[in-house]
Amino acid sequence: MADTEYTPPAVWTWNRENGGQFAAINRPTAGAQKDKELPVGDHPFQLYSLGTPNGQKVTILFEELLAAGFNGAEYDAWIINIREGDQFGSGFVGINPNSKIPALLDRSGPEPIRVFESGAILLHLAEKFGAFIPTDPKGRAECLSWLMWQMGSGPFIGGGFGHFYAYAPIKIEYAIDRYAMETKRLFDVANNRLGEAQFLAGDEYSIADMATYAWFGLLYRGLAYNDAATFLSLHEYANVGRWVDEIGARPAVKRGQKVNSLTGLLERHSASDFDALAEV
Ligand SMILES: N[C@@H](CCC(=O)N[C@@H](CS)C(=O)NCC(=O)O)C(=O)O
Repeated sequence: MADTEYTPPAVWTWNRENGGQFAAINRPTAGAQKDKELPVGDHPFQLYSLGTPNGQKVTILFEELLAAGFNGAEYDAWIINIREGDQFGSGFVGINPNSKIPALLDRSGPEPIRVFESGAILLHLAEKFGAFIPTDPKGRAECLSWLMWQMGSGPFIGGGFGHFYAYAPIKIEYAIDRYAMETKRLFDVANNRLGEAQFLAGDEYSIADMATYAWFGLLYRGLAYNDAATFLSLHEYANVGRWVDEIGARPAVKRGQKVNSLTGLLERHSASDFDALAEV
């Protein structure tokens, strides 16, 4: 097997030509790689993102806040093309030193506040508007627990399973087995929870559901990683299926999933931008 033939050297060195996806732009160092300022629109919130699951978490929350009547949540969503290396521009790195979407500039107060990491952005906005996070200590703790669970475990699904199953230039059975098992285990965790409660935090729909739905909805419906739903037998998780249907039917969720997307809105600056789309 090809994967057992590799003997790591005493000291790792960077092989620019490893052939994997993003090999052309990723490197083992941080910081800006080029000068590029970010555009700024009129709204209090400036979001720099892309319609991947991590990006959709935030646009779903913005659309939910607006649908709930929080007019102060108006936002401009600018597209960051990560395949073109936009995440390494100086303006973007100034907001997110980790060079990954999503990144937010909150200009609603006296001085702009930068927020990076999708979980931190969800929490920042939920606390600011007092919405989609339970206020009672028990519900809040449950919501934060599931939010952090998603943030901590998401990379095993995307960077682990998705990468080795769909993107890696060679198929490594050990890696695919390891991350398929972990992804199924995570679905089982959610399935058990959703068998005892309507939503992850309990009775209330919250930012924990938005964060988790962005990933689980895509996988469950067979829309990620060459129909991973079949490979992972995701139909076994019926409670997840019930919850995916319920959340996916929400108009704000549908709108949020269309932002910063090649098949939806490349950018979003106004609610009326959605009017041009077929179905939202
Ligand atoms: N933990 C981060 C992960 C964000 C992330 O992985 N973003 C990906 C797209 S989904 C990205 O920007 N990748 C570009 C790169 O790695 O260069 C979050 O949740 O905000």
